[in-house]
This record gives sequence, C-alpha cells and structure tokens, in this order.
Amino acid sequence: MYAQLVKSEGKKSAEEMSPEERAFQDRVDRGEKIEPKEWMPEGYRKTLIRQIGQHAHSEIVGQLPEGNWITRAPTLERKAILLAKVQDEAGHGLYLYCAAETLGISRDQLLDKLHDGSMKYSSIFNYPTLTWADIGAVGWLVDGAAIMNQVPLQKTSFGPYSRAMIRICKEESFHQRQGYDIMMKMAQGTPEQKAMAQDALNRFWSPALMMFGPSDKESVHSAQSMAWKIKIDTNDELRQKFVDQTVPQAEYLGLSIPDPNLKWNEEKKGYDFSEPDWTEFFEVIAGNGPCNRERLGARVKAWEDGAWFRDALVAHAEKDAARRAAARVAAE
Ligand code: FAQ
Repeated sequence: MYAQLVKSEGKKSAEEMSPEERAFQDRVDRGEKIEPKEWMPEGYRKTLIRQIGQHAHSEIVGQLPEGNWITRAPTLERKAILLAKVQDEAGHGLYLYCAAETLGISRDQLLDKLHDGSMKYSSIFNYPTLTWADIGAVGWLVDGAAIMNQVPLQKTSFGPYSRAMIRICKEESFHQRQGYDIMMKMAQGTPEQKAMAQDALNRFWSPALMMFGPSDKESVHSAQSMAWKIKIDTNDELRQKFVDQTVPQAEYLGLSIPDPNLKWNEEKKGYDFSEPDWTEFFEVIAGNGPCNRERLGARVKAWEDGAWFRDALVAHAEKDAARRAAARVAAE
C-alpha cells in the first residue's frame, strides 16, 4: 500500500460519531479554527501531523535541487535572488515544524521519520535540475503548483497551520514570479536558450501535475481530510485549476505544453489534458525516483554533520541554566 503512516478510515456519519466528535465537527462546519490545546479527534491530530510534517519536509528537501544552482547562477543578481528563495524555503519548513510541534510531536521525531523513510516529502523534489532553465521551471511550475494547493490551505481548520500558510503564500508568490521571469528571459533569448526553456518545461510538466497527489478515486485521505477542512479542494480540482492557469502562461512564453491531448473544453470551461504517468508517481513515492537516494542521503548527512553543533547548543543551555540557578541561590 502506498499510503503508509496514517490509515484514513473514511468519513464517519453523524450517527457513528461520539458526542465529542459531533460537537467538534459542528465547530469545523461553522468555520471555527481549532487551536492546539482544544479537544480534537485522534485521527484529526494524526492526519495533521502527517500532512504538516510532510509539507515541512518538502520545504526542506526542496532546497536541494535549487541550492544546487546557487554557485552557478548566471549573474550576481540571479544568485542573490535564488539565495533568498532557498532561505525562504528553510523558513517555511521551520514555521511548519513549529505548527506540527503544537500537536505533540517534536521536530526531532519528525526528522527521524523523514530520515528512516516512514514520512514522505513531495515527489517533485526527486527529479534533477539539469540546467539553469530548470530553476526557472521549478519557480514557475513547482511554486505555481504549491501556491495553487496552499492558497486554499490558508482557510484550513487548524489555526497554526492556517496562519503559517498566510505568510508562506505571500513568499511563494514571489518565488513563482522569479521563476517565470527566468523563463521569460530564456524564452526571449537565443534559439539555444529557448530550446533549454522548452526542454525544462517538457521534463517538469508531468511531475508538476503529480504534486497534487493521486487522482480523486485513488486518494485515500481526501474524504476525511475534506470533512475536517484539513484539505479544502480535491487533488483533481486543484490539478485542473493549475492546468487552466498555466497553459496561457506557456502560450505567452511561446512554449508548448508537452501534451498532445491538451485541448480547451468549452463545456467545462477548462482544458482537457492527459493524466500523468501514475506508475511513475507511485514508484517515486515508494523511493525509486531518479534522485530519492541522493536527496535523502543529503538530508541524513546534514543531520549527522550537525550533531556536534546541536550537542554544543544543549551543553551551553545547560551551563547557562546552572549559572542562573546558582546566581538565584546566591541572591537569596
Ligand atoms: N508526493 O490520499 P492522498 C513546495 C501521498 S511544497 C509525495 O491524496 P493527501 C514548496 C500522500 O502523502 C510541496 N507523496 O493524500 C516548494 C499519501 O501517503 P501517506 C508540498 C504524495 O495527504 C517549492 C498518499 O500519497 N506541499 O513545493 C504526493 O490527502 C519549491 C495518498 O494520497 C504540501 O505538502 C506527492 N506529490 O493529499 C519548496 C501541501 N501526493 O502520507 C521548495 C500540503 C500524495 O499516507 C521549492 N499537502 N502523496 O503515506 C497536501 O495538500 C496533501 O498532503 C497532498 C496529498 C495534496 C499532497
């Protein structure tokens, strides 16, 4: 089974719910925010830890494909912008780990689960960034897909997650614009640069569609997560919105979406498009994508290399606490 951490048992009917669960569901239905110390069903808590934790891991692992290009950015200005963007992703990871910690799990526990493979991060970061145009495609498509998913999450029912999303979305908009700006420069550049931009779009299009998760009929968590307003839209609804928003942007760039079945459908007022290769998606999330081992290896190494620093911080905090305690005793 590809979903491993929390088994969603399906949405309960009002009759199946306990009185506490019914009262909780009423609060969610009224649009009230749920705060960390308030009563919540265990499944709600676990689902949030799973989703927020995976989201945090995605931000942190997502620094790697872009970090790879900081030393090779074509100008000083591009380097400064990319550096700022990668730092923003670290910040997003930190807000999200803090939001997850309010649910009774520590950051160290979450990181252990990332490192031992029992928690996921977004499939998209298991693809390589081979050229500078890929950095444009990541900003345009990956941040574009991330915003499409995250704007509705500003209204999610859990207070700390919703508040983290408000700030994150502001920064993601800047990220998407910087990616599109790189694509614009490449698409309006020499024929070789335009070909690089097209090649980046060809490789990132389908993985970007996969970011929204499996099709609704395969999505095991959607029904319960939507009832609890942990998710606001279904995977397929968001994927459709993303395609409808992105196709005109590609046309403006003079690039073609690599999908022979892409066609405007007047009846649904949206594009018809090919499903991504779901076999590839399930392979990637099972750990067999092009860069899974490299990405996880880099995170584990960073964690192990940082052990001396974490130990030093703890030793300093303990010494400081002992000094303060001694000073208090001396003053009494
Ligand atoms: N990759 O039943 P569903 C970013 C898993 S942020 C890997 O549909 P759910 C910023 C899913 O976890 C990108 N695994 O699940 C940035 C579950 O497995 P589990 C991250 C995936 O949770 C930009 C199983 O499949 N954003 O990019 C994926 O209801 C540039 C069943 O699927 C978020 O995390 C996938 N694509 O819906 C950073 C947003 N899709 O956990 C740096 C918050 C599904 O049972 C550079 N998350 N799975 O083992 C969500 O909205 C949801 O969790 C979904 C999945 C929509 C991702």
